Amino acid sequence: MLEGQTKAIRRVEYTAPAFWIDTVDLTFDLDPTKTRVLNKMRVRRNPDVAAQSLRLDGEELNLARVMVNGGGTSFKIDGNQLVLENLPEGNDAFDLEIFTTCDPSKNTQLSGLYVSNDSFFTQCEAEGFRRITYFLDRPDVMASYTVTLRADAQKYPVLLSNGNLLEQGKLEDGRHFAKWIDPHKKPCYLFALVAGQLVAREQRIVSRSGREHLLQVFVRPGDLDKTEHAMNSLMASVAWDEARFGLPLDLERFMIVATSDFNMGAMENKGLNIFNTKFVLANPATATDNDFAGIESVVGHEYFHNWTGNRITCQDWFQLSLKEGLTVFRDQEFSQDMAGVQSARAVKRIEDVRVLRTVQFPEDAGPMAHPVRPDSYVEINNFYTVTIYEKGAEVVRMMQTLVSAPGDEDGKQGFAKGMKLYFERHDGQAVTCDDFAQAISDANPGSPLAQLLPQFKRWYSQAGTPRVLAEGAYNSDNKSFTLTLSQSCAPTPDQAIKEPFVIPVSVGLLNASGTPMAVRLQGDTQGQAHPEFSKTLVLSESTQTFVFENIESVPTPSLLRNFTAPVNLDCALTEEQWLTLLAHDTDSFNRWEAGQRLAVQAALRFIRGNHNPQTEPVLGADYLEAMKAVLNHPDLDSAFKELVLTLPSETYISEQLESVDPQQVHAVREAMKLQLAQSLQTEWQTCYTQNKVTGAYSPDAKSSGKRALSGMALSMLCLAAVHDGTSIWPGKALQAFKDAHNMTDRFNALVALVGSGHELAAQALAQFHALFKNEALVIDKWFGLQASTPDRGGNILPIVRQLMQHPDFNLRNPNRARSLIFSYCSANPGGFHRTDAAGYVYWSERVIELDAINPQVAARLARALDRWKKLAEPYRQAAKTAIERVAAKSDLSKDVREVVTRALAE
Ligand code: B3K
Ligand code: ZN
Repeated sequence: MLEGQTKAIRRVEYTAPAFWIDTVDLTFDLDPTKTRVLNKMRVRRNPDVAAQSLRLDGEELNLARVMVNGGGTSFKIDGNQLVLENLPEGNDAFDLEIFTTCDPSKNTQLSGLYVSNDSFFTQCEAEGFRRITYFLDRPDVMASYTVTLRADAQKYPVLLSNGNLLEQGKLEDGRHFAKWIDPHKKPCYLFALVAGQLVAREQRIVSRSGREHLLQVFVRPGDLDKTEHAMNSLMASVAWDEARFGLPLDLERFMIVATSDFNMGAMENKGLNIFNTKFVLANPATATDNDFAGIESVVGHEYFHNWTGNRITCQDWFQLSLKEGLTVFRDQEFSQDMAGVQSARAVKRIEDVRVLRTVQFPEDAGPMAHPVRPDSYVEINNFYTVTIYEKGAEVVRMMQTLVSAPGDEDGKQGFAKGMKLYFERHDGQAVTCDDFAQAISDANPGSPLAQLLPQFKRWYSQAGTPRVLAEGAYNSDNKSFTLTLSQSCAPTPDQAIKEPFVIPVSVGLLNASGTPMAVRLQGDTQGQAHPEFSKTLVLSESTQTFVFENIESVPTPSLLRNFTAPVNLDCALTEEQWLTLLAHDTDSFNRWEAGQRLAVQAALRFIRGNHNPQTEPVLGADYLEAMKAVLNHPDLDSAFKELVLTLPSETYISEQLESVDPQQVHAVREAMKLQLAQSLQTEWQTCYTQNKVTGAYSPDAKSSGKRALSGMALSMLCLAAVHDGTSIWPGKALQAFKDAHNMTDRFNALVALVGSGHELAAQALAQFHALFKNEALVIDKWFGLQASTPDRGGNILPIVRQLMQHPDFNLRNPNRARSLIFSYCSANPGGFHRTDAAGYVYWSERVIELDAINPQVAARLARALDRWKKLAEPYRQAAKTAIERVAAKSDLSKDVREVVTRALAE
């Protein structure tokens, strides 16, 4: 590795750019192996910064010519920078012209300009534009772009870039051109081009303001029948942003293009979003309900970036959560609004919190822990994390909660006012997280957010998940209930001491029969006219006491309703109290949470006591009765039932332990599952038959919830059957697999068979492959399922190694690599953490192999062993050895280098 490649970039070292680039005129002669790029810029000095030289970023470019104001100029190359020292003095703009070539066919990193399936695509965020031309590749340099694309007309009939098509026409030698002009200034990370054989679904819409727009979804010929849902999601997104936030579409044309080779989900390039096919293509035969939901959410997310990210962008990459946290919050709200009824909204909230707690909480407790606004990085691509995205969204959500007011209990109106002010102040600018928080606060003077703003912003600067301890005491003499809340936060790398956070805690109280009690705080003057049943307390000190009055009997507190803050909550409720919440809480989130608590407690008791799950039951009779009641409940949604009956993941259980034996956790959880399967057989059978959905497929919340529950029931029935040595249910599952009318039911039946370990699984897997051999996204599912299936006696790793030899396996395709390798290393703890260390050896081989192809994808995989220090022996030492094996390689990318260096740091 080159000297200086591991140098950390620090937030405090930010300085404004020494030059501005006002306009960029790019001409591309597209050719897979040698693309020519002519870049003409209008540049001027930034009068606020004294600097002589202009340093432009460039990577893997062949430089042919540099001209200033039409004439030659001296320049030098310094590492990855082109340095121009003899530039015109004064504040006048000058012309800078740079001519380079690059080789898109060799670009396996998929950053910059690359070729996929004979088409050209770009990916510029975060620092890919420098792989296309020399530039000030930083988000605070915003320019107006004109782009001319020239290419062979037959091979590349469609030529797209940002903005509006100005002209197109024929050229000599069978080539043609298209010229695009983007009416909006943008940072270079939002530049995009696409060229290839593509077809589009088109839709004209008229927005609220009466403006006409053309929406287009481009895919490869043959995939048009899978674009309807993406287009519907896009139309819904446009309407939602206008209705909820008053933010209209600001472009005549909005394009989405799908590619099967993509490092992440999608990219919000101005007016020309580029998507992973996984988040565009769906029809009932090939996509599951989860896929449909994922498409809606990602299409929404990228569209919402048009305002939060593109119109107002980030000053520097440390501010990434300014656009990502906010946009995730917006897409979560969008999906909730689309789901409709309250119970379906709660399901979405539970799913989001589940991701936060199973992925972000571990990140925040491990070697890669960083604040929502990091202070330093080596490779920015390593910081597109669940902390920046999901925790960032929670921080925005807390702001909304903290600007609530009488008549606006959830804070939505206050928050919308804040957004309005944010756009009034900063439209067209590159700003910071401080600017955002200030706007939300200023629009809501007097709110808890405004009162506590500097302290609230510790959520941006302090890493780690706070712990909140809640202790209640009932006083029967004066009928009061005293709730003491205390907070703490463990040290994280580089941050030993944590100051108290501002933590909104929504609270309700239930009496012994589960009826909600009116909550009134001592000294509270409001809320007397109408009794309130929920109250948001604001914890801002290390310890605070809240006294509730007129409480007639010992209450069961329902704390942190709807998960009002991203914290770990410790509260010593009795099993009976958790059961009361599970049966009666009016807050659906906490109702679900009560079930999870009971299951986690049962698992932990068992693991800590070193009991044998083969000989003793893990789950007690009360819990099983409660689950039975949930399944039989006439009013609860199927989707909610499925969530309640889903046991906490092995990862989540492990996070609650001080030292983890993954095989023990796996065995205990599998035993719990089997117990649920066996004790509730009658209920599962009823669920299976009662939740069948007939008629035309629709991915709506109600039908998808039913399919989820019937799928779970089938899995449980097959599991119990295999254990009892009977084949009736596996036989039914195979039949259901064959008869299915949609991918959700078909895949659920396949999961049930494979998960049960029944011999019919092999037949179903073979048939599934044969049916869908031409559908790449379905074949990804086929690989993924086999790699993530619960391990039985170490059977998964040999299957994974064998699947690497399958003709359909391709390490260069990120979706395929993820479907096999990540499913095994990151989503199958029981299969991966082997006592013989063979899983870790496999991991280290793949990290090294992938790093040579695609560092971004490799660095993601490198994080699978983040939590190695928490492992018990022999896993701990074996994991460390595997990480050291990777770290010992001298030619690692800085992406992987940063991850393994942090993992091994003391
Ligand atoms: N902004 C992109 C992510 C870019 C990742 C670069 N490594 C997609 C999104 O968050 O919408
Ligand atoms: Zn985003």
